[in-house]
Amino acid sequence: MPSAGPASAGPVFLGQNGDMTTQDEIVTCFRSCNLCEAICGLEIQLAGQQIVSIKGDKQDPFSRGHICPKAVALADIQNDPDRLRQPMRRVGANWQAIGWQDAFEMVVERLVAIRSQHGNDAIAVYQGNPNSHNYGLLTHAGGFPGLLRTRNRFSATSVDQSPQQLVAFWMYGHQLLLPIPDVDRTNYLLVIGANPLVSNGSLMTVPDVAKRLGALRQRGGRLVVIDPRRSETASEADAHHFIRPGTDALFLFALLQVIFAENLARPGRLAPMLRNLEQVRTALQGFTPEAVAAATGIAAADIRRIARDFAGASRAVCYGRMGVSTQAFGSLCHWAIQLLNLVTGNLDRPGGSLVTQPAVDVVAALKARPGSYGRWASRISGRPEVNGELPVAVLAEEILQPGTGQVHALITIAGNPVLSTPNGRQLDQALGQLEFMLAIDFYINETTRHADLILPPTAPLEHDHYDLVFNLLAVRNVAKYSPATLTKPEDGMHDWEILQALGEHLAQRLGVTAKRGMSPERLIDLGLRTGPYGRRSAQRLSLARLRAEPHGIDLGPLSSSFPQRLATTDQRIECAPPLLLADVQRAQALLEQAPQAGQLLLIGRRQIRSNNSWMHNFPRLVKGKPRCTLLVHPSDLASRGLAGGQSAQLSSRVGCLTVQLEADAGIMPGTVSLPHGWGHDRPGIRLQVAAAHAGVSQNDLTDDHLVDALSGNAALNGVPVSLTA
Ligand SMILES: Nc1nc2c(c(=O)[nH]1)N[C@H]1C(S)=C(S)[C@@H](COP(=O)(O)OP(=O)(O)OC[C@H]3O[C@@H](n4cnc5c(=O)[nH]c(N)nc54)[C@H](O)[C@@H]3O)O[C@H]1N2
Ligand SMILES: Nc1nc2c(c(=O)[nH]1)N[C@H]1C(S)=C(S)[C@@H](COP(=O)(O)OP(=O)(O)OC[C@H]3O[C@@H](n4cnc5c(=O)[nH]c(N)nc54)[C@H](O)[C@@H]3O)O[C@H]1N2
Ligand code: SF4
Ligand SMILES: [Mo]
Repeated sequence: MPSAGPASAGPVFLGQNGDMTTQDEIVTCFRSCNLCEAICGLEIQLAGQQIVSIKGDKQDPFSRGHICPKAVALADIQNDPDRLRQPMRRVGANWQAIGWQDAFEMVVERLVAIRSQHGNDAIAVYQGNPNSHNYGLLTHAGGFPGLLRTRNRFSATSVDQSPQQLVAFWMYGHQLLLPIPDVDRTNYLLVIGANPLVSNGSLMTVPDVAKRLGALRQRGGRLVVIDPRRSETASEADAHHFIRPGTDALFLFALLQVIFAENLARPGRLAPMLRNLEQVRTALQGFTPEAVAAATGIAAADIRRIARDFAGASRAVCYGRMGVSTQAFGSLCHWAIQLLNLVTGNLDRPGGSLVTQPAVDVVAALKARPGSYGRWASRISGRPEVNGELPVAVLAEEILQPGTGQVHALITIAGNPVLSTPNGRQLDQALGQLEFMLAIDFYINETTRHADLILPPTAPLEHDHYDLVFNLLAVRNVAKYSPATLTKPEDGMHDWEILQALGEHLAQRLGVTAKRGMSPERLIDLGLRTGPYGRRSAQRLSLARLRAEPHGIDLGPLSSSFPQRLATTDQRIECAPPLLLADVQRAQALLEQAPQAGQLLLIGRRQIRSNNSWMHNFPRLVKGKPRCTLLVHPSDLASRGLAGGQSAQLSSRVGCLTVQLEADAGIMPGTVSLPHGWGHDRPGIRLQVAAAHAGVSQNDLTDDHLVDALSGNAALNGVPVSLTA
C-alpha cells in the first residue's frame, strides 16, 4: 500500500531563489493555508519578498502546528515559472500577453455577441473547487456570473458534495445546515467512504486529524471504517470492513432497520422536532442485515453488531464523504447517515453531529437561498437543477448537441473539469468546439488550454484570506483573518477584482447598473460585526479584533442549537423527504442484483501530496515512485494472468487507458483504485513538471451517464471496468 507520507512536516527551507539577499531582515508572518479544508495555521518567514521557510504555526489554537507536505508548495506556486502573471490571449496554437482592459473588452464583446445570437443559456459557467478556498471569489460570485443569467451554471459541487447539500435542504431547510461530526468529544466514530488521514477532512474541517483520532481511541472510543480499500484511515481503525462499492445505502439502511426492529431508537430531545419518522421505519423494514449481506459484502452479524454498538455508545457519530457522495446512491447514503445520527439521539448533541455557529454566519447571509430542486432541467438528459446548478456530468452533451439552448461559450473560474469531471475526454473534445472560452486561472492546463483568453489572478500568498466556507464546516467554532503575506504585483489583479471588473464592463455594455460592491475585507468586517460574536456579544469581533490575533481565535466547541437553527418553516426536521423515500425503491433493486463474477468496479484514491488536479507541477510533490498506479487485489491479478509492475489496459464504457498495475492485498477483491487528477500529457499545456509526471486521468474512464439519479451528482466511484493484458 502506498504510504500516506508524514502527517506533519517540519520546517522546510526554501532556498531556491537565487535573488535572495542576505541583507534582508527576516520577518515572520502568520496565515492559514487555503489549499485544503483543514485551514492549518502557517508561520512563514520572509526576507523581503522571498519566502525563506513555511512551517506549522504552533500558536494556532485550532491546528496546533500541524501542516502537511502541501503547505510548502505555497512557495512553489509563488515561484513557479509556469504560473501566468498577465492575461493571455490565444492566437492559433500560441499565446500572446494582452493588457487587462483589452482583455475585459474582448470578453464582453464576445459574450454579448454570443448571447444576442443564441440566448442567455448559450453561455455556461463552471466554478471549480478553489472557489471555496478563496473568499474573494465567494463574496464576488454574484456579480459577473450572476449578470449572465444563464441556467447553465455548473461547479465542482456536482462531482462532490451535492447530495449532502440536497439532503440538508430537504431535512433541515437549508443546504448549508450541514451537521459536523464532533470528533473531539465522540466515543464512537463510524467513517464511511472517507479517508481523513489523507484528505485531512472534508465537510469536517479538522486540522491535525491524526492526533484527534488518536485522542478518541485513547479515551476508550472506537473508530470503525467502512471502505472498499484498507485506506490509511482504515489502517488506524479499531475495525475496518470492506464494502462493495456503491452498496452503502443498503448497509446504512440495515443499520437503521436493526435500530428500529430492536427498539434501540432514542431520538431523545429531538423527538418533538421530528416529522414522519414512522414512514422511514416502514420503508426500511425489508433491509435486514441478512438481506443486504450478500450485496454489500459485509456479514449480517457484523452489521448487527455495528448497529448495536453505535446505538449503545454514549456519544456516537456517523460520518460519510466522497465514497458515499460520488456514487449512484449518494443522496440515499447521506439521508441514511443523517437518520442514523438522528434516531440514536446523536444529532445536535455534543459528541454527535452538530451544526456550527461561525463568526460570519453564512447560513444567515444566504437565508434567501435555502436551496432548490428541479426548477429547471438540463436540455438533453433532463437532469434537475439542484440549488441553482445543473450537474456537470451533462456539460459536454450540452456543448456537443446542437439545438436551441446549446452551449456555445464557457467561462471556467478556478476549475479543471477536463481532469475532474466524468468522461473528461469527451469534455476535452467539446471544449475544442466552443465559439468562445474564458478561464480565470493561473495555469495553462488540460482545461484552460482550450480558452481564448486566460485571466490570471494573484497567487494565494499575494492576497488576504478569511475562511467563509471552512469555518462553517469546522469541528470547533474558530475565526482567523490572514492578511496578504506578499505584496500584490503592480499589474496583478485579485480574483474578486477580475470578477468585479468583468461585471462592470458587462453591466455597462448591457446598460444595467453595476453594483460596485464592497471589498471582501469590508464585507467580512461587516459580517463579523453583525454576526453571532459581533457587536451584540461579549467577544465583539471585528476585522480589527481579528487582525490583532494573528494565530486566530477559538470560539469554543460546537453546541446544540435545534430547533432554533432549523430553517424549515415549522422548525421541525423532515425525516422522510418524499423524493428520498421514493428513491428507496432503486436501492431495493440493487438488492436483487448479485455481483457479477469477474466484474471489476473502479474507485478513486486521494494522496497526501496531491490536491485534485493542480499541484503536480512542483518537484517536491511529485518526486519518488510514480503514484498514478492501479491498485488491484492479487487474486484479481492472478485470475487475469497479470502481475504488479506490469502495464495493462483498463477500459470502461467511455474509454480505455494503459495503466501501471500495483498489487495490493488491502483492496477488496473485485475493486480497483486509480487516483484522479493526473493525465498531464496533453498537447498545449504549460506545466513542465506535471507533464514529466503525467500519469493518466481516472476521469477518462468515469462515465457521464453514471450519476446519482436524484442529485445528478457524478458516480465517480463504482464504475464497471475491465482489465486485460
Ligand atoms: N474521479 C474523480 N474525480 C474527481 C474527484 C474524485 O474523487 N474522483 N474529486 C472531485 C472533487 S471532490 C473535486 S472538489 C473536484 C475538483 O475539480 P476542479 O475544481 O475542477 O479541479 P481542480 O483540480 O481543483 O482545479 C482547480 C483549478 O483552479 C486553479 N486555481 C487554483 N487556485 C486558484 C485561485 O485561487 N484562483 C483561480 N482563479 N484559480 C485557481 C488551478 O490552476 C486549477 O486549474 O474534482 C472532482 N473530481
Ligand atoms: N491530499 C489531498 N487532500 C485532499 C484532496 C486531495 O486531492 N488530496 N482533495 C480535497 C477535496 S476537494 C475533497 S472533496 C476531500 C475528500 O475527502 P475524503 O472523502 O476524505 O477523501 P477520499 O480520499 O476521496 O475518500 C473517499 C474514500 O471512499 C472510499 N470509497 C470509494 N468508493 C466507495 C464506496 O462505494 N463506498 C465506501 N464506503 N467507500 C468508498 C475510498 O476508498 C476512499 O478511502 O479531500 C480534500 N483533501
Ligand atoms: S492539511 Fe491542508 S490546510 Fe493543512 S497544510 Fe496541508 S494542504 Fe494546507
Ligand atoms: Mo472536493
